Amino acid sequence: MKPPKSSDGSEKTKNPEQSNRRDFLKSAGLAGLGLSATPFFLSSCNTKTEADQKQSPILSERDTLQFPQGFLWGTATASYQIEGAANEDGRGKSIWDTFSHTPGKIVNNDNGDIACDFYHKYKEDIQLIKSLNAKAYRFSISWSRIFPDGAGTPNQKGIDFYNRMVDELLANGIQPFATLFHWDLPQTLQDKYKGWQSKETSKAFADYAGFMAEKLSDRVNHFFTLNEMWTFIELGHGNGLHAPGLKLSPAELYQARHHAVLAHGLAVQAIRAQSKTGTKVGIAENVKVAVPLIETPENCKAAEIATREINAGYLTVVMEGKYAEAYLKKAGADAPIFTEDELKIISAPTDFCGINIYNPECYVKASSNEAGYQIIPFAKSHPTSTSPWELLAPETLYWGAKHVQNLWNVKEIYVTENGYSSTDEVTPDNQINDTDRIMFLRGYLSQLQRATAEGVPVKGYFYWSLVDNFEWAMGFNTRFGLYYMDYKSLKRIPKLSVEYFKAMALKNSVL
Ligand code: GBH
Repeated sequence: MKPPKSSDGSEKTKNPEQSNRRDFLKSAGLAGLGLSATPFFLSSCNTKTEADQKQSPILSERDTLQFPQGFLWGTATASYQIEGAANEDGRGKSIWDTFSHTPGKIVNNDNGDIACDFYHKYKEDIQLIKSLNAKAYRFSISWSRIFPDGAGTPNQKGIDFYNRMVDELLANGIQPFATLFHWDLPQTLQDKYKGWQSKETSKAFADYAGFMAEKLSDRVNHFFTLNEMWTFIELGHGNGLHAPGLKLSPAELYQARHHAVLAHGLAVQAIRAQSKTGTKVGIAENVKVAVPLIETPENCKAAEIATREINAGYLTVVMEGKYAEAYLKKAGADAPIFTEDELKIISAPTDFCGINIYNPECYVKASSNEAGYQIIPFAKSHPTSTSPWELLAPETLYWGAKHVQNLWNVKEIYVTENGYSSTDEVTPDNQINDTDRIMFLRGYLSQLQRATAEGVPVKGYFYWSLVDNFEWAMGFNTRFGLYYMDYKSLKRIPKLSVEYFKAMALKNSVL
């Protein structure tokens, strides 16, 4: 609880947060912030002198939104979205190469052949990460660079690329967080086994995961198995909007989901078996978050119940080792075929939980109905980013972390993705004034800070994304980056939000 403050701020001298603020302002030649003159976040809203600012109740209020010591600031990307070099150094094809080269699947028929050319520009991009004051970077490994056919003979040149990149990160004081699967399934596995429709793919994933953990765990401490099971199964196999573009029957879809969670569990085991002692492993799932409409205790509980049920086929079974009754009941004859042994594997203990959170799944209220909650539909005018699916509600970040802790007693949580797509117009003098992204960051991070202040064990935050990139079915025109990408020249241009992120990461606080 914050102590009450009088309007002249007089009792604040007793407030320990006050000295915190004073120290901050003392360094407010602000060389310490790496921002030469008065930084924008102090100067832009008023023209007061430094002495005046010491009296500002607004500033001291902001200064209380501190994250815990050691909180990690980072950005996230994924292999197919940034690497390019699609046909270099022995890389095999993935289902996203096939899909993006199928006319009509991607806006503008864009593809990831070149993307941001990170494969060649990784050194430059690591300098961009560094200049954000970020101390962590979440990247994904292209499975078909390592095993061009998904399994069998590894491709040393692919391994070398990730070795070089990891070494470069470490040399720049940035912790690597490696995701083993961010949707670019080797095409061979799709052709041979129908990809996620078969358990063979789950097994092949575990073999590849163990192999990479063995190669990298001397330098990489954190591995994520799968990124967003929900997305690659539901969109890839349910409505066909993502690769491999299938629309399976309900029974086939339930089974594919099961193979995804099984792949996660098998990979956890393989990573444990083949990595250096102390290596940490977890998942990165876009947990669907139910947000209480009004934060009464009843509604909060209802939102928790709803969150557990909505994620039943994914995070819930991973965390609990059983399919929720309501889930199986709803599936009826279409329910997946599984064994008790598989459930044990699926729920193999992990070290942390990664949550990708952009938008709320729904608002809920408590109800006396059987489910215990009632879903409130979104207003037609509910604000979004330039991505129509990205309904905005900053408190989703708070509730996402809170539900995960309350439901499953998770000891370490990372926000593995959170980001905003903007129009990002470039002015004639090459400025990108993404004030909307700054608004987004301030709102969402304030809610994340609220969670950490309550003791929810959130250890870090990865903004999606470092740089604009291949936004899957939306192609290159949807921009989530902190850096703008000029796709013609491949030049990266810092947006205004770079300045904002940089200041927050340095101060470890919402500003
Ligand atoms: C993340 O997914 C991904 O992990 C990342 O690769 C991606 O770039 C980032 O978000 C931004 O989108 O087109 O209407 O069918 C976030 C969850 C699920 C959000 C799929 C977009 C597509 C909705 N995503 N969804 S639609």
